[in-house]
Formats: sequence, C-alpha cells, structure tokens
Amino acid sequence: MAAYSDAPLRALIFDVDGTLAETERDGHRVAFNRAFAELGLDWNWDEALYGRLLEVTGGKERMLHYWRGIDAAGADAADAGALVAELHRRKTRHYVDLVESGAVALRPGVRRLLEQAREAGLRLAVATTTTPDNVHALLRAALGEAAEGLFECIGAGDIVPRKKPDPGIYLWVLEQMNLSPGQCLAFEDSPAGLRAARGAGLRAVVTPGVYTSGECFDEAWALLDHLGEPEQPAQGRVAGLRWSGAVDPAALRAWAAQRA
Ligand code: XBP
Ligand code: MG
Repeated sequence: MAAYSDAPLRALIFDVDGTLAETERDGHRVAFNRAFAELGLDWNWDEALYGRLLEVTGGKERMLHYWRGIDAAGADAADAGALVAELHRRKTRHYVDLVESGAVALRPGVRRLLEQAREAGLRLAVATTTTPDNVHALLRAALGEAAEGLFECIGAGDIVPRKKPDPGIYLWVLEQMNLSPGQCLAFEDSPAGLRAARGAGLRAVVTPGVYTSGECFDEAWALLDHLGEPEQPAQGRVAGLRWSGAVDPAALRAWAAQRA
C-alpha cells in the first residue's frame, strides 16, 4: 500500500537559471564575454567551455576559477578580487540588458504553472545563486506586471555565504517562509541545484536543460524534460514511474503526498 506524507504541499521553490528559462548560453555567457572585452581581456567563453565552467556556481566564483586555470599567480594577486568585482558589475549590466531585449524566454509550462499555483493557493519562492537584479529583470521581462508580488520570497546571490550545491539558499528560504521541507517542492535543472535542494531535505522536480541533460539525477523525485503544456506534454518519470502530462498543482499535490 502506498505511504503518504502528513505534511500537505504549501509552497513551490524555483531555481532560476536553466529552470525558469535557458539563461546560461545566450544570456549569462554572452554577458560575461561582453564584460571581458570591455575591460580589454582576451578571455572568451565559447559554448562548450562555458558548459564545463558551469560546474562552478556563481559568476564571481566562476571567473576566479577560470582565471586560476590560465594564470594562477594573477588570480591570487591582491587586486584580483577588485577586478572580478568590476567584471561582475559590468556582466550584470549586460545580462540585464540582454534579458530586457528579449534574449531569453521562459521554458515550456513555467508561466502556466506559476499562474495555476497562485490560483491554487500555493506559495511561491525563488532559490538561486544568481544576482537579485538578474532575477527581477527576468521576471519583469517574461511576466510583465504579473511578476510583481508573484514570489513572496526571493533567495538570491550573496544572501548566503556559500552557493549551491551548498543547501544554504534553500534553508534560508524555508526559514523566511517558516515552512518545513516536507511542505515544499523544489524545481531544479542541474546536479548542483539538486544537491542543494536534497541537502535542505527537499524533494525536487528536475527539468534538465541544454547544459544538463545527460547528467545523473537519480535523487530527483520527478525527472521530466520540461514542465509541459496540455498541447506539449512533458515526458519522464515521477517516483520511479513513467509520467506524461502538464505539471499542475493537482499533480504536484499528489506527488508531494507520496512518501519515498
Ligand atoms: C546559476 C549560476 C549563476 C549564473 C550567473 O546556478 O550558477 O552563477 O550562471 O549568475 P543555479 P551571477 O541555476 O544553480 O542557481 O553572475 O549573477 O552569479
Ligand atoms: Mg539552475
């Protein structure tokens, strides 16, 4: 007989990059390269290299990691932190410009699920490593007026000392919302994000994207190609069983009620 959790689903906590939208290849990567060129660096992150660099979460941390790989002495010099900070300020400006120009769109099913979740009384939050300005720009560009007040809690960037795969950002969001992990589901696209969610005790719906399909997501409660639309059903597995459809609040409540 199936076992059921006694904590009903109260909230959905969304990662941003790769989960709400494919922001990395045509957004963050391009913005990093623009910042490098602006400051006269000959660094250029092509699509393949950027895919490898994504193992390091956080833009400042990613730049420092790359710099150490090509010039360890320079990256460890006293003024390295200041250059990384300046590059990151410029990168954030370029990213916001790109998003505002429509360079990235929400993934299938995201807008529908957000709207349905709110109508169904589920609370919404964000848990991401990216900079808060980037989150607000994406939500504004993709959802317009509807973005205002949609998420009651936005956990982003340096608000916690360590980035994913550390669970800190999820724990911070849970504390802000006064919820236990069993009352929430996380939405992620990457191994680091899944580890962060699991580390905070959350079950996760994983929708891998361009840079993360093919990774191992054995720890995911649900593993789907995307969130689906009625005319474009998602495909994958939920709690070990094949599943197809458009992810909606009723499905999520049923999944959350199952006990592993
Ligand atoms: C997203 C990231 C971020 C962005 C860059 O990971 O790793 O670092 O690539 O953003 P996740 P910043 O989706 O797991 O949160 O440059 O603003 O750090
Ligand atoms: Mg992500």
